[in-house]
Amino acid sequence: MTTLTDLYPSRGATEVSVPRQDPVVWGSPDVPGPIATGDLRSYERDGFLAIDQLIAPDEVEVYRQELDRLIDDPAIRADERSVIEPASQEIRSVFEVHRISEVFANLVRDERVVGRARQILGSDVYVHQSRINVKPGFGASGFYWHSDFETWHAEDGLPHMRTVSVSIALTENHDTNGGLMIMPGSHRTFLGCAGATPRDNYKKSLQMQDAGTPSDEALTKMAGAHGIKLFTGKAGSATWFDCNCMHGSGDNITPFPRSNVFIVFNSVDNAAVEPFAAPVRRPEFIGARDFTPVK
Ligand code: 6CS
Ligand code: FE
Repeated sequence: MTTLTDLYPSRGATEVSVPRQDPVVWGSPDVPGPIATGDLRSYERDGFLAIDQLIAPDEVEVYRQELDRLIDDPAIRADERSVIEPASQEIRSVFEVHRISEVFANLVRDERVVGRARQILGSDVYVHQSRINVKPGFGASGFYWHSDFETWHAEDGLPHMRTVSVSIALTENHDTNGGLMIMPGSHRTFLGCAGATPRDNYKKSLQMQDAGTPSDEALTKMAGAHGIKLFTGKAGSATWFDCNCMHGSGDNITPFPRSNVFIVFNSVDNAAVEPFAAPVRRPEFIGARDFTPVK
């Protein structure tokens, strides 16, 4: 078995920053697709692309109802795919919705969604992870700063940065209810975090991440160099962002829920291998092991 070199060392004794060694946009710019060339260029520069309306308001209603159906189903609440808010005991997230819900499976296959992922990644793609984040109001907690790729490399074994996420708003993202924040341009630096990955880390990290958390010094440097952008938008708006963007979101203490569906597309040429910095693989509902391309 060829041992892949670890281009992005992390979870060792000390924090280490290395330059990105992978392209951001893998497809050639003149490949036809839903994303205009200018937008592809700004995605390359910033690490993200915001779309005012990816799906129409009447479609959002379908997905909102499906989200409500899922979180009201006691079997879903009891399922290991559901992450419960520690304080309120409300459902925080449900993973693998693209497999447990035909409605969300259709969203993944929608050309407006998978077509953009193929264009950015320059290949067929499969879903590495999907989740609905409910983020109800009245104190739902956010996600501290992190790079998703740092986790997906260390714990799920994705070798290269050839992975893109899309967060589709199912309720309005105001500037007050815990929206997504990204440091523009941070995707071009890989920050390897200090601290070994505990076994069964996911049981804690999906509520409050510990391993894979950047230091205050690193965050201060990155925020100073790149700034911070807050994403707002109506239900149906979407943010595409590179797997290595430094991002996070605040708590939502307003009465307005901030629900979204989050889909992670990975290139079929970047299929998961063994974790680069964790004792065991995470469960398949978090890090897929079925690499069948989305058709
Ligand atoms: O660990 C993960 O895979 C998840 N954690 C966060 C905070 N963002 C990415 C992903 O959904
Ligand atoms: Fe994340």
